Amino acid sequence: MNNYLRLNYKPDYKNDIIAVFYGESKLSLSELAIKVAEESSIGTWTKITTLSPKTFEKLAGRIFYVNSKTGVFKIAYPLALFEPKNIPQLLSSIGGNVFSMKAVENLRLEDIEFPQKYINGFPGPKWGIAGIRKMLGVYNRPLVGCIMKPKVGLNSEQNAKLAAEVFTNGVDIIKDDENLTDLSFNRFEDRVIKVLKFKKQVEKQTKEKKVYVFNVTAPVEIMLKRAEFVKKMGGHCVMIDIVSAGWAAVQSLRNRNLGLIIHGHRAGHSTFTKNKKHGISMLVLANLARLAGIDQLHTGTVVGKMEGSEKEVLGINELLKEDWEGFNKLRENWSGLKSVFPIASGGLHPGLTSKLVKILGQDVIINFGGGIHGHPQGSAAGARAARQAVEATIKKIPLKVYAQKHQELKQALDYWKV
Ligand code: CAP
Ligand code: MG
Repeated sequence: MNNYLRLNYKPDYKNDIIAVFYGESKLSLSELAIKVAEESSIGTWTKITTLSPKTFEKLAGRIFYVNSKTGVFKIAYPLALFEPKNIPQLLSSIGGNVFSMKAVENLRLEDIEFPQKYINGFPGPKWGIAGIRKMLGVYNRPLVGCIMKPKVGLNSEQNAKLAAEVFTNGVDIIKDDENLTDLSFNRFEDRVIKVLKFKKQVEKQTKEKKVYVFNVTAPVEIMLKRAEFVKKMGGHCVMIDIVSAGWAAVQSLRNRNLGLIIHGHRAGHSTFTKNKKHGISMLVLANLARLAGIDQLHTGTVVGKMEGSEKEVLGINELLKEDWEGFNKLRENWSGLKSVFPIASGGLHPGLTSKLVKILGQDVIINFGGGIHGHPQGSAAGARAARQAVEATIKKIPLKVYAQKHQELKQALDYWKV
C-alpha cells in the first residue's frame, strides 16, 4: 500500500499520461516525488481509511524515473484519473496542489505526454498551418502579421482605417492587441463592422486575401457572443488570451465550432513559465493549446523583446508543427490533430526578419507591432518594409542589399540601426 515509487514500472504508453517534473526539496528527490505523486493522484498527507488497496492499484500515480543528479522525476498516471476532454480537470490534478506543498522548494512541470486515446477526445485545431495557408493563398513564405498599436487608444474608425492602410501595404494578418476588447472608445461590434468593410475593399484592390484577428477575450457567455458576431459579419478569425481567460474558455470557444481560426495570445504566461525551477513550462502550455484547438499560438521570437531561448522556442514550435517526437520515442504521436501555426511576436522589426527565419524556419507568423507603426515614415511604410524584409529573406538576399532598391526597408534598417 502507498507504494508510489515503482522504479521497475514500464509506462503503458497507451493508457498512462506521463508527466516530467523537476524538483528541489529538503527531502530526497524520491521522497519529494512520492509527495507529488500522491497529492496529484489519489493520496493525501496521511494514510486514509477510505482508500482500498484495490483502488490504490488502479489509480495511484507511479514514479518510474528519478534522477537526483538532474532533479528530474517522471510519473505515469493511469488514464482513469482523468476526465476526457477536460483540461481544467487535468491541471487540477497534475498542475494543482502539488505546487503549494511546504515540502516543495521548487517544482516545475516540464513536459507531459498523452496516450492516443486521451488526445482523440479533443478536437485540436480546426485549421492548422495548412488550412490557414490555404485560406490566405500563401504557401511559400512566413505570414506577415501586424498588431494594432497603440495597444488601445484608437477609436473603431481609426482602427479600421489604420488596418486598411497596413493591409494594403503587404500585411496578411492584423490583430487586436491583448487588452483591446470592448472599450468605451472602441466598441467591439463597431470595430468588427468597420474593419470588415475596409478589409473587403482592400482584398478587392490588392487581390490578396487578408485576415483580421478580433480579440474576444471576456467572460465565456460574452466571449461566445462576440465570436458569433464575428462569424455572422463574415470574419474569419478571433483571438483569445488563453492564460487570462483560462482553459475552460478556450475549450468553450473551440467547442462552439464556429469554423473560425482561433489565435492564442499568452499574456501572463510568464507568471508560471519563466522561472526555470518552478511552475509549468511553456511547452506544457503549447501541448494543451494543441489539444484544446488553438490554430495559431504565440511561442516567442528568440531575437525580440520577450522571454524564450532558441532551444525552448524551437522545441515548442516543433511540437506544434509535427507529430511530436519528444523525450521518449516510444510515445504515441499526435496523428489526427492538426498542427498549430507558431507566432513570433514581441520587439520585432523588419531588420530582424532574416535572423528570425534562420532560427525558426518559414512556417511562422511574424508579428510586428512597434516594428510597423514605429517606422519613421508611418505605418504604411512600415508594412511595406516588413513585407520587403520577408521577400528578401525568402529570396536569400541580404536585407541590406535588398534595401538598396527598397526604400521603406532601407529607412527601417537605418532607423533601427541594423
Ligand atoms: C508585441 C505585442 C505582443 C507580444 C506578445 C505586445 O508588440 O503586441 O502582445 O509580442 O508576446 O503587446 O508586446 P511589439 P509573446 O511588436 O510592439 O513588441 O508573443 O511573447 O507572448
Ligand atoms: Mg500585444
